[in-house]
Amino acid sequence: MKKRLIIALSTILALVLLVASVAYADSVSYGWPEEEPNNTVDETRGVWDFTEHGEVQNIFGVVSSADTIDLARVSASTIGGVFTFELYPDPNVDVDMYICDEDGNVIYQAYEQNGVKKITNFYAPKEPWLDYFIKVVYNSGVPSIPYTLKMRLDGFSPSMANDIINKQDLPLDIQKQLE
Ligand SMILES: [Ca+2]
Ligand SMILES: [Ca+2]
Repeated sequence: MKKRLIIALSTILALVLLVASVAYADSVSYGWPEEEPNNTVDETRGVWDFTEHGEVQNIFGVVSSADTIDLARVSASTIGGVFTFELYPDPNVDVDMYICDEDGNVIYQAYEQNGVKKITNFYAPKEPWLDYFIKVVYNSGVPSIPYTLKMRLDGFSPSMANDIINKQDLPLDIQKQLE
C-alpha cells in the first residue's frame, strides 16, 4: 500500500515537472523537487540562486501532518533585483507562506489571491552571501498532489520603488527620493 502511494506521487511529480517545463518553455525557467530535510535553516542545504533577471525557478514539494515545514534557501546576491514568490498549493491543503531572514525569523507573510499565496515586489540587494528563506507551513488537509513554489527575479528600476514592500532595504539615495 505504501509503495503504491509512493509510485503514484512520483508519477504525479513527473507530470507536474513536464507541464511546468512546457508552460514556461519560452522563458528561462527551471523546476526541481524539494530536498528534504528542509525543516530548519541549518539543515537546508541547497541554494536556489538567481543569476539573471527574468529567471524563473520552480520547486515542487509536499507538506503534510508528517512534514509541516519546508524551507527553501534563495539567493540573488551576485545580481540583486525584485522577487515574486507564488505558491500554488494542493487545493485540499491549507498552507501559509513566509519570507524569513538568514536566522529563520519571519520578515513577510504572503497574501492570498484566488487560492495562490503571493509575495510580490520584494527587493533583494546585491550583497555577497545574502540569502533568504521561503517558508511553507502546513496547517491542515491531506495532500494528493505536490505544491508548486514559483520564484521569479526581475531587475529593479527606481520607478518601481513605491511598490517595493521592504523600502528600508532600498539604496539610501532612492529612499530619500521617496520622502
Ligand atoms: Ca516537504
Ligand atoms: Ca520539510
